Amino acid sequence: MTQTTAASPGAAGTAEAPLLVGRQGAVTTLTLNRPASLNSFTAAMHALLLPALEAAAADASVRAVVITGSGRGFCAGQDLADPAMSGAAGDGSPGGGNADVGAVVERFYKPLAERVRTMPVPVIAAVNGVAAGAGANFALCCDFVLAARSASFIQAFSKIGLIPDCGGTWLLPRLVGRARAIGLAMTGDKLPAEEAARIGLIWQCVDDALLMESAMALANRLAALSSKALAQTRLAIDAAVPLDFAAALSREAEVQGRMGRAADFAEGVAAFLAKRPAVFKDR
Ligand code: T3D
Repeated sequence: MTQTTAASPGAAGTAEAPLLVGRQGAVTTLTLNRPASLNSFTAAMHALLLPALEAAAADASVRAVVITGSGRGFCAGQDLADPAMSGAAGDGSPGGGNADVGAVVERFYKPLAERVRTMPVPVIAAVNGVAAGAGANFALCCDFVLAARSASFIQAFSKIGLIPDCGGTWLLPRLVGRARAIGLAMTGDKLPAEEAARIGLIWQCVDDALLMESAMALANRLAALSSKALAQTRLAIDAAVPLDFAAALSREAEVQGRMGRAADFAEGVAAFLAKRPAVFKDR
């Protein structure tokens, strides 16, 4: 059953909420919902988004999260006109000037990126349209990025005198190598979804009409696996990046020791031997 609710009413109780939260079986769906400005992030949207991710993380019945956008965009990054964000002091002066952009990043983007990268369940970005600036890197923080063929990715930061944030400096070179990371970040050029998939920036590009169906199918597939094993897989792969081979092998042995003592491993083996589907419960 699909259930979609506004995460909270609009400010005046009339406008639509900037985030819609839905549930389909074991999958939570989060829809960024400011289509008129391509779902760019406002303080009001951040105030709903992080708690919605926290709620999904705390709910043992949630086994995957899908994030998408309303309308023709996924997310155009920071709303450059939101007075509540400028300067993080809320001095009402949108744009650059004296804005304390570092404080905005500390307050909003750092916790958001960290939350996504440490979720106890897989997170899928279903990128339905343009993903720019922090909107692009928010998507890239997710475990899987599925993009509609008409979607695109833009490291828009250089065009307004900033550097990639929301994890971009860490993610880009790991995903596509230094040359492409530098190229994308310095030019701010639009990268079409097909090309993004071809160079390994994202998992998959699908026809527009199939985006949500594909994302939900993947989410349900992952929801049926051991959430604990999937979360530890993410952690182990990221942790291995700065390690040498021997250290990575040692870490695998240590983590695998813990996984081997967990109930999901016993269930996985029992199900295999009994030739029945496994029922994983761990988180
Ligand atoms: O404090 C801090 O800033 C720190 C945090 C930084 C993190 C960041 O994300 S910095 C990067 C911020 N994002 C951008 O610079 C992207 C700006 N947007 C664009 O370059 C373009 O809109 C796109 C390339 C994404 C899409 O272009 P297009 O031609 O498809 O659409 P459009 O006509 O430009 O946009 C449609 C509407 O959305 C338009 O409003 P209007 O004219 O119809 O009333 C446009 O102003 C609005 N919009 C798009 N992006 C933003 C935005 N409004 C506010 N903030 C935006 N980021």
